[in-house]
Amino acid sequence: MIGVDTAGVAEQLGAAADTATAIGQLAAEIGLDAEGAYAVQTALVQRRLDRGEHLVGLKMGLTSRAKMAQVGVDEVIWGRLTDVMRVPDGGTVDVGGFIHPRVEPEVAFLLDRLPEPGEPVGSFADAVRAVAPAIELIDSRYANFTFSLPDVIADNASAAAFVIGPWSPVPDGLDNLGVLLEVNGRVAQVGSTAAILGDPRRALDEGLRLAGRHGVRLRQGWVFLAGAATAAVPLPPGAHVRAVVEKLGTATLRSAPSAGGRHG
Ligand code: OOG
Ligand code: MG
Repeated sequence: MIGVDTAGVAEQLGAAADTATAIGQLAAEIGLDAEGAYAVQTALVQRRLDRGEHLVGLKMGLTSRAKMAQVGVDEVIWGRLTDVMRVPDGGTVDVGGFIHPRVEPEVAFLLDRLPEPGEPVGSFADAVRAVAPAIELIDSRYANFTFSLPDVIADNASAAAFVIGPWSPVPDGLDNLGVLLEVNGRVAQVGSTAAILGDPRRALDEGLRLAGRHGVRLRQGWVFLAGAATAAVPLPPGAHVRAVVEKLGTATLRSAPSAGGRHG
């Protein structure tokens, strides 16, 4: 078998992100499978840690059919979140720093006491201290947002930025809350948290299981994104985005006007 140049592939993906320049898909050409792709992801994230970023959480991807259908990949994946990806609630991003940014509504968990590796999650209330509405900004490093399963895993599940709204204590039920994504005051997506593996709490079990397979332990104080309940929508410059989750409230993100646009 020909070995995959894990470090080289991570470097290509990292440079694509750093320069906001799309690259072609890689996995099929170099024979990268899902397992090897997580090794690339580890190297890609290590590249961020080496320049001083810190891990602050885990994100799940493709936990809803809407998302799977949108990108044509039908397996649940996960990726890592760093402090530099976090945008304060109501904060502004510059779309010029991304290739083709999209936004999607998410539910975030603030992790608390987690089981030892191999043990099941005891009670969700022990494992999760608080929940919040969130917005994830995804930005595939592949041209046309088109990729295979190993491609997207290697690309850290398209992670780029995220916003967490106000934290609330864990409500009684999380399994059927209305979800709304608004762009410039217009409804862009509607859905329900039921779309996330039937109940977003399941995303945590999946995250523990899937990341655990790669020796990754979730930490107290980390943020956990359960995966979008709806398809993602493009983030244009000069936009005001709101994700509303019933009972949990609203997370807000703005994008700066484009360089040539009028500044107000
Ligand atoms: C992959 C990331 C998926 C989600 O919430 O499902 C994801 C992608 O759509 O590019 O973050
Ligand atoms: Mg997401």
